[in-house]
Amino acid sequence: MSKIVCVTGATSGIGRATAEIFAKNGYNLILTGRRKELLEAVGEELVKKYKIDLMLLNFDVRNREAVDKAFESLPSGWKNIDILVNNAGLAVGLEPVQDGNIDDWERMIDTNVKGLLYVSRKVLPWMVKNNAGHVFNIASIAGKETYANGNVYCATKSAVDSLSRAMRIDMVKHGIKVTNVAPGAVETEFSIVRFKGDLQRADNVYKGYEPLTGADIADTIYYVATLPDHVCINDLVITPKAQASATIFNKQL
Ligand code: NDP
Ligand code: 8X3
Repeated sequence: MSKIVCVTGATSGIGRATAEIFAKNGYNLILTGRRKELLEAVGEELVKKYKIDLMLLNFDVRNREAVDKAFESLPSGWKNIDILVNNAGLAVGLEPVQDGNIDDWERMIDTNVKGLLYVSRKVLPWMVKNNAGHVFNIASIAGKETYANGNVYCATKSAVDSLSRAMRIDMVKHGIKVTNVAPGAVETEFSIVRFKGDLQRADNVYKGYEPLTGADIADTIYYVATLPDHVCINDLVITPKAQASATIFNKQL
């Protein structure tokens, strides 16, 4: 039977590209996201192109009850998830702490940290029961290095980094692998969300160099997921060639 991959936040960017590469290689998919129509469109396209089996779970990762209900609604065979990609996440705003918008902080903490935990709390027991599985947590270079005005987003991604290490310790005796993925600049909807729809500001983030694409990260996840069973890559920082740290870029403007 084909393996099952669950990707949270599959309606866009890294999550969507990750869904595509696994589908292309014959994996069955559980895809999640809030934008129902978009989620359905992504799912339909992948089924048509790659003839895979698919389950769509439409929920907000911040809503603990909705997470619970969505995963419990899966038919029992679908609970044997082989690979979980904890990808759903976002940055909102870029201000110094004293000017920060507390609603933005709560969105980031609730999505990037609590949402990832709610999903993991549902899926990990099923992996433990099977004594097998691989979890990918999409952290960020922002979790490795704190940058000006990144405060709460950086803190949430440091938390993801720390949770990846914690999960690896708790999961090792159950034969479950945990890989932390920390991308640098990837051109997705990320900056549009961060700058609340300001397309010009978002566009400027990726000017003067070639940023990563969602597919670059997806390819890496697929490579790590398909290594021999005894090999586990624990942690990856992936940047464009033109990025040396969270803030140092070789831009040709
Ligand atoms: P996108 O904005 O393109 O995608 C984010 C995805 O997360 C969407 O599918 C969105 O779906 C989903 N999502 C966001 N909030 C929620 C929520 N509350 N409940 C359910 N799903 C949610 O950005 P990226 O692809 O770039 O981001 C993916 C991950 O990668 C994030 O965790 C981000 O922090 C991380 N990352 C991104 C980098 C970049 O430069 N782009 C670099 C480093 C890390 P929907 O809106 O339909 O719910
Ligand atoms: C996204 C990358 O550097 O904009 O996590 O925070 S960064």
